[in-house]
Amino acid sequence: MSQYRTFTAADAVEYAKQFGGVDDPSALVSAEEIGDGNLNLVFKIYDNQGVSRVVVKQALPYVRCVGESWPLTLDRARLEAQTLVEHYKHCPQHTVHVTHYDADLAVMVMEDLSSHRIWRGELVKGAYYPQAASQLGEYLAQTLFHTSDFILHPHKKKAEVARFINPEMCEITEDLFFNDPYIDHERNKYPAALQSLVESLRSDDALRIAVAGLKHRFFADAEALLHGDIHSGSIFVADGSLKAIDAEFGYFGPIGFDVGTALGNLLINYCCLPGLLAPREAAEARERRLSDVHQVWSIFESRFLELAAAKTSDVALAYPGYAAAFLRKVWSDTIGYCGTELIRRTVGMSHVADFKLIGDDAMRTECIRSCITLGRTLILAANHIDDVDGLIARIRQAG
Ligand code: SR1
Ligand code: MG
Repeated sequence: MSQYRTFTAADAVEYAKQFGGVDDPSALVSAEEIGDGNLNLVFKIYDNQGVSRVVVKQALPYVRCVGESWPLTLDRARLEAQTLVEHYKHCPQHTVHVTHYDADLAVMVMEDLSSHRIWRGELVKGAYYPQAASQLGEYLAQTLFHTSDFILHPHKKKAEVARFINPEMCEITEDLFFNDPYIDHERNKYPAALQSLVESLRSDDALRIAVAGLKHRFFADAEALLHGDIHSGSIFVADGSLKAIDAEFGYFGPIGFDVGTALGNLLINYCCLPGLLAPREAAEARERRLSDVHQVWSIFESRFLELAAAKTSDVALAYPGYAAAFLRKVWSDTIGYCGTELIRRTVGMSHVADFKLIGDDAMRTECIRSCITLGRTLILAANHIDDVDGLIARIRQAG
């Protein structure tokens, strides 16, 4: 780790010249730091025509949005690069292409996705990408099936679990998802008007036990190599295209965590649309979001079952009906983790544009209230919602 230094824009250009894999490296002349996430430096590297050609991403030794008071492992760059490389093998059409990484500098080089936009930014504007939901379902099915016990030899699976041990990043999730929102913690931030609602989460025994179960399964259920943070800010979209990025939380965990995180962010958007768009546009966009939720799950489920029928290598797991039985566990996990994402994004520290962009204070508070209320409903009902139509009905009921 001794070689590590934080890159300047000039360092990033030099690095891209050496490792960017472009035909004409001397044409690379400038870099712009565009990182707007919570953790890393991200440089777009431009050529002498002003065209961005590759992206250089470097992990900082601390949480960027907090500062040096919150140190963070540089090994996350390796974990991110290796997770994306692994996912790319199984779903190249929906995973960003990482072409090079360096563990000592905590740097990776990846394809430039300037033709795409971050999905969350599009969702808050009400822009619709009709294929995005089914593409996300496809990404989830391909990456999670192909890294699971259904297909990996047991020795390989155990070696992969070891390669992707990611304790520090998992600890962030363990704290931010499953602890902070349910206790009085200094990292929490929510409108004062919601104090009694937030306090009611802390004293709700059934909710706390359900959240403990979700955390326990996050600790223990090494089902597949998760992306680990597949929210709408970790997804680029363009017409007919979707690419997952930012996999530094990758580890072997419960499949429902990835699917639930994805659905949770669509539902945060659903709850916040009345504060973002005019009433008629908001109502239409909300219907599209419910249809997105339906599609993500339906495509994920049908593709996973298809892959299991065609490719399961383990004799016991191949028994007819087992994959469907396993997906019932994934389904209830999905609903539960979806609920925790709605709550942690609103009560906890990691707020999102879907409500931060709402100008009117009272409206913003009501949208946040809807997220928290829906999140609680879903966590409590996770074992009692039979299918995705039942989920949509429950969401409509919640208002
Ligand atoms: C301290 S990191 C906070 C959040 O940002 C990341 O994008 C993850 O969602 C994490 O929970
Ligand atoms: Mg991220």
